[in-house]
Amino acid sequence: MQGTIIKAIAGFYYVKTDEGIYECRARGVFKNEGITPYVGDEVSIEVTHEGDMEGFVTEITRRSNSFIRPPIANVEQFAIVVAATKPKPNTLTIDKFLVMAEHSHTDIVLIITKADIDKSGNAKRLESIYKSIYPVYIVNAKTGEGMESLEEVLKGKRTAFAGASGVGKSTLLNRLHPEANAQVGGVSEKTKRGRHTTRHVELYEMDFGGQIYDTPGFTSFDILEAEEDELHHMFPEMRPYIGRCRFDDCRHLEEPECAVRAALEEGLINESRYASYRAQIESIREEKKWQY
Ligand SMILES: Nc1nc2c(ncn2[C@@H]2O[C@H](COP(=O)(O)OP(=O)(O)OP(=O)(O)O)[C@@H](O)[C@H]2O)c(=O)[nH]1
Ligand SMILES: [Mg+2]
Ligand SMILES: [Zn+2]
Repeated sequence: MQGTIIKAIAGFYYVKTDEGIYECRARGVFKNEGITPYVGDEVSIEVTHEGDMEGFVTEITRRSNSFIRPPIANVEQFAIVVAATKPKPNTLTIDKFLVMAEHSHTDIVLIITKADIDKSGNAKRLESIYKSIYPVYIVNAKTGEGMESLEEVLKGKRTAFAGASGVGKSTLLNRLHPEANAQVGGVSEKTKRGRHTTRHVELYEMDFGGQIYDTPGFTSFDILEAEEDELHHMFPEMRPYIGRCRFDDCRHLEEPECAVRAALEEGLINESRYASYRAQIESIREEKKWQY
């Protein structure tokens, strides 16, 4: 029987099939090959006892993509969720996630939550950084403001919500799909951080068509697989300038006659985005240093 893994907890995989949801374990062969089934995987299962809704995952269909943190497969679109405040947005964190999504060629949208309690104008500031690069949605999940246009872009796609703990991913999911009834947590008054309420990934089917992965807030990142020489391609606004610098292998750092830095000077590339690019080049170099 064929199905989709919609939830994975402690070695059990919940596989949605035409006959219902089966609780499955993975065949030992996966472990031998170092393969872990992920939420979003299309799988074949072998039912152990008819009527018991239990079985084994026997085969994983070739993935279009997969990620380690969060552990998900076959993502068509990433919705990077960021709160205007509480927790305070961090552009480097946002840009790291965007690079990960670019690297795997998914569609990308940015969702800004908690505009209702944003007194410092963060929502507008974030919007002005990103709106020329990605579709940006400002929403208030409490009142439902901005949800209709968000639904449009989620329709018919498999979208993964990703973002720090406490930004409101599960709250958004519940708004879009009340039956999900996902647990929602507070934000610590003291640290202004989320409480890691969502503990495992789950894939939900939307009534308006499409699916959403709710994921736990991250504290660390998926391994950055981008190479130093390809990182600039992961910043869409830099692409027009690639190949127009004096040096073919220009990394746009200190090199003379750099088209990217010229664009930065002219305000065509945002400073915070460029700062993220530099920071990521440095961390790639740092990692390389330890590999030898
Ligand atoms: N004022 C306001 N509060 C919001 C909004 N969205 C979410 N919240 C609140 O933010 C808190 C955290 O929401 P969650 O949905 O649990 O956040 P999460 O991103 O799922 O967090 P993790 O599961 O820990 O990753 C809750 O107290 C929500 O009520 C919003 O648009 N406005
Ligand atoms: Mg959550
Ligand atoms: Zn350059």
